[in-house]
Amino acid sequence: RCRKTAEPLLSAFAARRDSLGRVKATRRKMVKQAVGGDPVAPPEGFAPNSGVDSYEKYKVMHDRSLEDPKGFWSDVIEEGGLHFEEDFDRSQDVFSYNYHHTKGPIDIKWFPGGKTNLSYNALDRNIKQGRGDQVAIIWEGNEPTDSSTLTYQELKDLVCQISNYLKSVGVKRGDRVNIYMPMLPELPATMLACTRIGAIHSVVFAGFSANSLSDRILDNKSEVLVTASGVLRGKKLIPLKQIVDDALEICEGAGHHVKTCLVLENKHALAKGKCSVKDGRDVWWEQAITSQPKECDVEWMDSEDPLFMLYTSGSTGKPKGVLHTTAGYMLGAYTTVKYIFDAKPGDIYWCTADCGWVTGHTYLTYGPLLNGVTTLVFEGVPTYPDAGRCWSIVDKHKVTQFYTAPTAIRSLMGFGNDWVKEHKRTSLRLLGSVGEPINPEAWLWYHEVVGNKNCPIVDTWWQTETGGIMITPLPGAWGMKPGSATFPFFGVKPVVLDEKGNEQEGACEGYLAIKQPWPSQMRSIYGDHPRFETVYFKHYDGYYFTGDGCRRDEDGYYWITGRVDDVINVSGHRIGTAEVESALDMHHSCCEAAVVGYEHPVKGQGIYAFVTLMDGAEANEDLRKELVMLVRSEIGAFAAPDAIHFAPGLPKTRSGKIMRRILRKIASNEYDQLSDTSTLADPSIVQKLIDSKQK
Ligand code: 6R9
Repeated sequence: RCRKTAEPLLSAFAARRDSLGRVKATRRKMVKQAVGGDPVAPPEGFAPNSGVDSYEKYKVMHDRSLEDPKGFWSDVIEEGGLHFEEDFDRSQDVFSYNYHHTKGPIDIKWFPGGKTNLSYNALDRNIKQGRGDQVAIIWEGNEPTDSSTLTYQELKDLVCQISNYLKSVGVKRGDRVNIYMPMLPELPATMLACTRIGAIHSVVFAGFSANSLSDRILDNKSEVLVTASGVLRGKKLIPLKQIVDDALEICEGAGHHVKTCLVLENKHALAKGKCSVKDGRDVWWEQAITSQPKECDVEWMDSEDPLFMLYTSGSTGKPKGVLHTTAGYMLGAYTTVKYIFDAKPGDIYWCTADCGWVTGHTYLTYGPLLNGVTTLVFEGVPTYPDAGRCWSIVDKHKVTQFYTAPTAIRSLMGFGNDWVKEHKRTSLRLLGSVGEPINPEAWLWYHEVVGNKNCPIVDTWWQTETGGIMITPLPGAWGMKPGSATFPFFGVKPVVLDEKGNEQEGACEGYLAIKQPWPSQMRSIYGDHPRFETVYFKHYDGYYFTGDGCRRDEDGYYWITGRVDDVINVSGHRIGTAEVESALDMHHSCCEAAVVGYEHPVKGQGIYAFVTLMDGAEANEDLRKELVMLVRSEIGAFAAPDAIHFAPGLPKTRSGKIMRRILRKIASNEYDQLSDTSTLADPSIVQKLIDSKQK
């Protein structure tokens, strides 16, 4: 029997690996068979609500989505009863675009002339369709004793109150609103309140530091911030308001004043009295919201009006504000949830993502609500109070669809099967995975132990930039291969390019790009359209470049192999190596830093930092701690390096470029695969690095 208290993830994982011996060898054989062998058939008797139960049916629809997009998307709108206040112009093409940076600005437009509103379609439309008394949000708190619900009507009332308040402090269509909140129902409600009045929300994950928060506020120049007193994650208290105070002070220093800071008291985490309040700027939620009217007219938005922005890391520079627009995003969110999660009203759908990431936007908030399902908002962590928490929540609320990240699956797998098996999980119909490639071993465990082989697994590949899922199984429609995201969703035309940008045919490996726009594609980087063009369209003229590597097998299945740029994927969180490097560089003892990813058993990738020191600085444990602390305070705890290697020098070409390829090999102990080092200015540095690592 397993330990009853949740242990630190890594040691539990290691313990399992050591103690399982023979079992592990058998597993490995099974994994090998599963990967090399026939696809895993969908569970017997799984009949998708959507009716797409075969590859042939999918193929007909997919072909139509590309050949007759107007007809395809018009049917989606009609079948779903999605409301357009003004229909889009049917006499024009449903989309227009330019993907060639050589032919003028990159430009993508969908549904010309249409007017709609996302908040209206997610709330009012459901109420009009008779779902006012159905539960829209189930909230499960950090403590297992804390939970509550909001019906569609109650959620709409709350959203209108927040909208009215935002309007009362001057927020207008097109204004930006920053949101820095824990996973309480008020977080998705605030997002919906913004989209209701045409304000552009920017949610900042409440694990980001004051510096990261202020960077984002300074980039979008918003004058309104919505936050909470604090949050408990497991036993750890995060004093959000205090972090906000620090962030707003940094903003002041840079000459930008946030005029309104709306603060929700998260009573069970941090009482009001423990927060400092700046008069004239800080307002408590209770005073501001509760007295507002529960009706608020929606602002009818043009199809291409900005909807929200969300910052994400790239390979260079500061995080970029990925900008999404109204109608296309709405249709992408609606359609993917309908077909991929096989969702229908009455389902209890749980996506474990935080609203601070794109998955929490599309697959916790907008997509589920557009489909009239009940969405579960979880404030805590999967291992508190013990490693069975997820499955106890599944049983408590009768969850039908469960969507999480491989890192969570691997860490729970490390605690052993008993934690899963002591819960029934009979309500589960479908399991999903997102955020990073899922290794076949974790896939099989998810399928066999969590799903009892009764649930199809949708391994969904997509990005902040794509707005919604792009490559994915349709549940019940075809066999799954553990580790493969399988086939493109409707409207998506992927290609695998070689180094020179030639499209490859049949079974191949190369760079994943997309050949034509899909509705939920990002339209720009907020305030920096040239950067949008450079990052996504300059690598391969005429294609959207994803930054991911990809293999297509002889059956046409797509396998995402991971990032091909300098972005590290740690526990499904994207971190730019440049960001971590510039944080380390700030330390007075650091001369130069180079950061790479390496394989990590639970997080997928870990962060490995090579640091060269200034003359006279001493490489010791204290300095190591200071460097790690610096990254935590500059970016956030989740970006803290797993390893710091005090390096005698960095491998550079004669022109001074750091050869990260070599650093990656050294970080992964792959010394025999260093290949050609002759272009280095000083080839002897390689051996010195290996020696200094082993010390
Ligand atoms: C949704 C999300 C995007 C990057 C993406 C890729 C990786 C996401 C994946 C996957 C393999 C999957 N990724 N899903 N890799 N299989 N099913 O995670 O957005 O945070 O922007 O990250 O995540 O590398 O490029 P985002």
